[in-house]
Amino acid sequence: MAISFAVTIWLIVLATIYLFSGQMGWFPPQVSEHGGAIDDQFFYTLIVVGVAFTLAQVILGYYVWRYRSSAHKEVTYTHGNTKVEIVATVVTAVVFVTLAIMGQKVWAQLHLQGIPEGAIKVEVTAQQFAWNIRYPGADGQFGRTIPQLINDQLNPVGVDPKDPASEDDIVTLNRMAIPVNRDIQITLRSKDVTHSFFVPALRFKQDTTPGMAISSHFKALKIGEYEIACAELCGIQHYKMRGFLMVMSGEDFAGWLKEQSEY
Ligand SMILES: [Cu+2]
Repeated sequence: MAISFAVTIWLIVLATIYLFSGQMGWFPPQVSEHGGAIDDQFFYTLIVVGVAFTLAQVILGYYVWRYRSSAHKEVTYTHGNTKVEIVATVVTAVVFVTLAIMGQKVWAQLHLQGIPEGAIKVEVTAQQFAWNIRYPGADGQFGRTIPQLINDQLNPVGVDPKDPASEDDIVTLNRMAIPVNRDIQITLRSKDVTHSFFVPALRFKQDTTPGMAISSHFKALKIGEYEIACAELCGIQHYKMRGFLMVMSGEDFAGWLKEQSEY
């Protein structure tokens, strides 16, 4: 009986390792400059956690079998082993702190480094349940916005027409075009509740918080169309909050912007 328990545990471990060893295809191929570092970090974490998980379960199976019930053995009690506990705690702490420091490096590259010069500016204003994408137009400056001017159909982000910088601003819905191989400075805002701007293919995810304009940057390296999802449960139609990121050549992007400005 005990041996079948142990074997069951080991079989579950084997099946888990098989599922996690790249057989599930849970990430789409990544297309951003920083995405490789995120995937590496994810991979290292998975390896460390995988080794710890496998060791713990193999040992568990062994003890299930080793200390199976036996008529001739007397039960003894133990109060633990201080040395083993100290070693286990220190090793775990070192591994986790190291992984966290490695992760901070990738995170800081994205969030703490200054916006590269010459970056294309895009502003994303999330709302229940859509993405408003704004471009500054030829002057490279976003016009002022005033919350009182917001009108979901006519002026979704409340651009102030009295500000000369707002004249050439372009606002689109759920479709965000960017040129390939160019730094993009993204500013994230929200009209109502907390949303999260998530582009799995870019390995980019950032909350949008009402009252804040959160700036970050990324660079897409491959032309194509990728999904934008909201990664924060934001209301009853959260699942509908879907947009598309279109990564284009420089010329196609210029043409697309011109097309949008003609509306
Ligand atoms: Cu949302």
